[in-house]
Amino acid sequence: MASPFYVTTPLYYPNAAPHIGSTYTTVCADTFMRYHRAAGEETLFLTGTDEYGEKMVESAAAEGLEPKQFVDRMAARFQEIWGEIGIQYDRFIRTTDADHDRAVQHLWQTIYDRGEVEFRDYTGHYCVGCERYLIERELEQGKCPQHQTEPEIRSESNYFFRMSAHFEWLISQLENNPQLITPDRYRNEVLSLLRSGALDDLCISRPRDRLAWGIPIPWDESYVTYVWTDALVNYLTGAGYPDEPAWEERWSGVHHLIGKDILKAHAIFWPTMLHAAGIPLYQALHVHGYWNMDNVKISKSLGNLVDPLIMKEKYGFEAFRYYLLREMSFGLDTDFAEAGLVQRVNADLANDLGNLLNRSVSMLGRYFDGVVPAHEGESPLREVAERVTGDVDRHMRAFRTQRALAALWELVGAANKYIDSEAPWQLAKDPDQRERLATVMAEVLECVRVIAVLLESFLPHASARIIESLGDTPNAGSLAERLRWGELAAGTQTRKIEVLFPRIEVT
Ligand code: ME8
Repeated sequence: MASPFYVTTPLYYPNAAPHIGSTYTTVCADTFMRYHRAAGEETLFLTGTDEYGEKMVESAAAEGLEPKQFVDRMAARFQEIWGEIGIQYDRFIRTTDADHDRAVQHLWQTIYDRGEVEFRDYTGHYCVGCERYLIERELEQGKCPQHQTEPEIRSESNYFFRMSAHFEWLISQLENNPQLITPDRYRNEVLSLLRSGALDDLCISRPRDRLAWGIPIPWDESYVTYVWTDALVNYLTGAGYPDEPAWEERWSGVHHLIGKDILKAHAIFWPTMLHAAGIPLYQALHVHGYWNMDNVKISKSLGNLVDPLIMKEKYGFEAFRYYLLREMSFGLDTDFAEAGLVQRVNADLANDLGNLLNRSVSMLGRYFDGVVPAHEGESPLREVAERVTGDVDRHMRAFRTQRALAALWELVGAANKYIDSEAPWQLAKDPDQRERLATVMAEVLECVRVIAVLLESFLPHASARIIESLGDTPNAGSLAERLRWGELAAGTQTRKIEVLFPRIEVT
């Protein structure tokens, strides 16, 4: 049996509500899940919140709350917002969930029992923003480059995972499997970091008398797990590790989506932890760049956030969703600008797609009372549709929404061009051209249908509305069947719908 498609987002720190960054990763995961689900695969989509550690204790205290009260409130806020923007996760996991506690303890006990953990003294530069010790070389003018704060010098006796013993193995995995980390630039970055010799073992504990807000280390209750060594395990918890018999099968299909800020934890800590526990590596790690504003990363610590609910209110969520999926080239940084969003939405959705839909359904209404005519002839659109269907599939399986949408818009463009060159309004004037007119209109409508089916995982709401206007039922049947050219039967009654993406007027 084929592995299920299991996709994860990072577990976000709930010290602020979702913003463009967390929304982007989550929307990408939602889109990939929907595509694989439509293709008839079994899917599992996991997202959630990372609730332990000092950062949460500090944020809770700033609001006069206990950590648990604070994270309960914020986790509910995350779920509410994901619900409002139509994210269809299977599970919203919280690191404070009881089964996660069990998974973390089981995993670390396994690693400990295999002789991979040591007790040592350590002094280092600790950044609370990153929730980790930074090595000397990472500092820029004595500061954490991400948070622009000076780390604290801390000395502690702690448990250390012998991570460096797995570096040779990890290098060979990365060399032998070019698909393990995508895009390739991040695989290369990780390889050079591993080869540089700058990395050491990993401190995995915090003394409980200093930080009680964490999962106890199973063999020594005077310590709790360091937040990253707990949070990463969520991906296993979500698969049902260690108790559900199906966990290994689910795990075999796992793809992680992350931003480049947390590459090191996912590309070095996590695979070595898995290897030390004797658990197979993930299928792949897909790493995207930053949404910036004026070339500066959009982040909670800098406060330059873009709120998805405000975007929804201003433009409609699917317009914003389209912009996210179309604008960012996966792996590279992208500058967020509302002017760019407006331009993109107006050009692609209001003009290209909107006009195609509007004029094809209107003309069918005018010339054939909205009923799809029987026809004999063919158009060049079928060939373009079949090629684009293949391209979309290839790009989606390579985790590239931007390329998939660019390919899909080639089909939108081809359909508009076909209408322009065939000029149905001219054909309609000549009774001898009735058959030709029937062919042109039926082929255009068929093309609109295929576009709507392909659009489903990107813009589920808009896609469903288009499919309904074509007298069809959304999500009915397998993707392969629905993408077959010629499924729109003669005699189907279509109906006009309201404009899906009104032109945004800039005031
Ligand atoms: O790092 N552009 O949580 P976090 C693009 N709890 N993506 C961005 C972004 C931006 N400007 N800002 C944030 C954590 N993101 C840990 C993860 S996982 C076991 C633990 C997205 O709330 C992107 O996905 O800081 C990034 O990796 C993630 O939010 C970081 O979320």
